Amino acid sequence: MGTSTNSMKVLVLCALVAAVAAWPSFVDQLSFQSDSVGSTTAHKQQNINHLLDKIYEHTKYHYLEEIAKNFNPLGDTSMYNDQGAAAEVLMKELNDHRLLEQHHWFSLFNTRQREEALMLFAVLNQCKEWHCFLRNAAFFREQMNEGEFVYALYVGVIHSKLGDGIVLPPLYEITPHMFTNSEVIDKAYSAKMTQKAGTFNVSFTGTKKNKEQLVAYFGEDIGMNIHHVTWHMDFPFWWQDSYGNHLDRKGELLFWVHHQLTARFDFERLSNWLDPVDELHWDRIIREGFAPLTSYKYGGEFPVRPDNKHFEDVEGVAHVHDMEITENRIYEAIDYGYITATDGHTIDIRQPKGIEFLGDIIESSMYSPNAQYYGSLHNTAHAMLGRQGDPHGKFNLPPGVMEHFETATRDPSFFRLHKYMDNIFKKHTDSFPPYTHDDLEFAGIVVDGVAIDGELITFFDEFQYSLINAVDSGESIEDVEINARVHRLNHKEFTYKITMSNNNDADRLATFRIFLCPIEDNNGITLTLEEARWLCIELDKFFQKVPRGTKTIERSSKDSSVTVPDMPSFHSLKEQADNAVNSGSDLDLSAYERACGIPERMLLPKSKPEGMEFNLFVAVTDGVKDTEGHNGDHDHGGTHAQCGVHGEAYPDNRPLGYPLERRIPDERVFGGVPNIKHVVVKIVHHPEHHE
Ligand SMILES: [Cu+2]
Repeated sequence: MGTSTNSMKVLVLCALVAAVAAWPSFVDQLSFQSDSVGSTTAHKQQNINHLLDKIYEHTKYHYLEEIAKNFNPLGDTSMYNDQGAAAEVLMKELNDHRLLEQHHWFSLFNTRQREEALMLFAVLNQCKEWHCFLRNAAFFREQMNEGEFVYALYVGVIHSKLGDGIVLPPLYEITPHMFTNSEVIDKAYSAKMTQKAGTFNVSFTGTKKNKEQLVAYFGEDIGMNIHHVTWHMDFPFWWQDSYGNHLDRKGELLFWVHHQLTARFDFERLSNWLDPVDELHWDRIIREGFAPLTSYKYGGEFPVRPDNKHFEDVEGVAHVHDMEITENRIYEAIDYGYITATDGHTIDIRQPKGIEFLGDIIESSMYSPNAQYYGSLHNTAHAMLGRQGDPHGKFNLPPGVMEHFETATRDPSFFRLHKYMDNIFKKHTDSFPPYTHDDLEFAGIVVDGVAIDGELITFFDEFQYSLINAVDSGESIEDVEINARVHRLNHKEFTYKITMSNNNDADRLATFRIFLCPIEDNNGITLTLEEARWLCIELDKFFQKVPRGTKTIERSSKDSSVTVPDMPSFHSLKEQADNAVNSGSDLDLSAYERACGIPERMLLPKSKPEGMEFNLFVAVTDGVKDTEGHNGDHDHGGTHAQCGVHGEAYPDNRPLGYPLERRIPDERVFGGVPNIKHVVVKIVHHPEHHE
């Protein structure tokens, strides 16, 4: 053993010496730039900041420029786990001049473009050490399409172990065009040209003639856009376990995260006197059109879709009829209770894990047991909707907003599509027997009371982000400060006070499941629990010990595992990383490491100025059973409810949405369980209040 290890080391050393000898200038660069090429978190953060700075231009950082010039990704293949196999693939494409040019739009739904981005992801993901990751990133930054590069870098940092501790800058400051309307971007350009700093108001898309504009603040919220795009980066449909690990409950989370987005959208509609969003039908018109009034950095304007558009076949994507066939096959699987895999064997889906398979085939992801037969309902529908403005490619329009996860929720048809898919999932969960008293009861545990400390008040805040990366730099034109100013839904902080009795003779670990449910529909008709349960939004889910006797559990709205705090700005990330590197101190940004999660400020629905009453629903269930097989502090970084735990299994064994995801034909079952309670709360919107 000892000998072989030693000879291995000698071999590696020889390879290193050979590699070093081949690029003398690169080695020089390394010794000069040792302060920029380290592998502490601070250095890594600084490198990522530098790589993402002014993404549409050549890097302005000398050490990155030197790497880009001198590094050979195939020079020393011992730096990769796959001996350079992934790098060889990408280098061949590069040398054959097959890669997408720079200064061109990029869409993940474009097969070839996605493949190219994933080729770079594969290279980064195979790197054993940070120096390999950094050098490849610096090299391909100068060679590949910017959109592909940014996507590959983001998923690389998220999924590679080497990315641990790094906070990815908010995408609205890296690729601002995808988050900011053209009017403001134009102002940013002229501010730059005239050298006059400026902060420009972003108004929500559309006019008051369009009722949908009342809820545009939800679909166009920059934080909500980040949540959505990041969820799809954390749980990509193209993911294969050979990349490193299994993404636990990905299919079920696809359902849950979109179910929650749809339910939250309906809450906002209710807050604005609008009926819930209707589902999409392939054989009916798409009622709401959409004019994005947003442009690509390169590629022109995002296409417009007029009102009352009949679905058309999209060349190179799908026929409308294919979509209906796919839908039928999925409904058939739900009714039969099983899926047929590619090799003909059947997979039972009328079991707790069934929804997982259903999510996999609906999306579809690489986890789908039979994508040939069940198709790709979700992904193809996104492309179908994105292309309705130019279905035959006559006008050579770029992809629609629906073809990017960061822009999709701007289009009201996004929620129609997801309502439609949500109803497919509902049909499945409705095929399960309702929970019984015994299923729901947590013996000896009583929720005596639920109260809110503080007021449930919502308002719109004012927030600024930098547009400096939207505009080009010029040799003689200095950067001036250019910001976009947006209004974002926000709320006052509050605390839940849950008074409990534990009548057992020992402590009990409990799972607290908190939902907000509508009491009435938009017409003022009272909803039954069976009608309301599917409309509830998840406010929090946490695990906590309940001691014997009586105890009041307090939980701040800030700690919700559904939400994430506001991300640090790109400027602040740069400042913090630079300071840490210069002073040699540690950089701990772990509180912001995950960008997946509903923005903390959007925890509550807007409600109305006169206030609206809702049911606050609290279910306390057996935490030992719920977390059986999972270790840890049961906090899991605090963002697990809709985004899981990075690199680990989902911490809660119960189905997502438990206990409201199954039919409730008899409300008395819920009323008769002492560990479940609901109280009426009032949320008030303060239109004049700004913070
Ligand atoms: Cu999505």
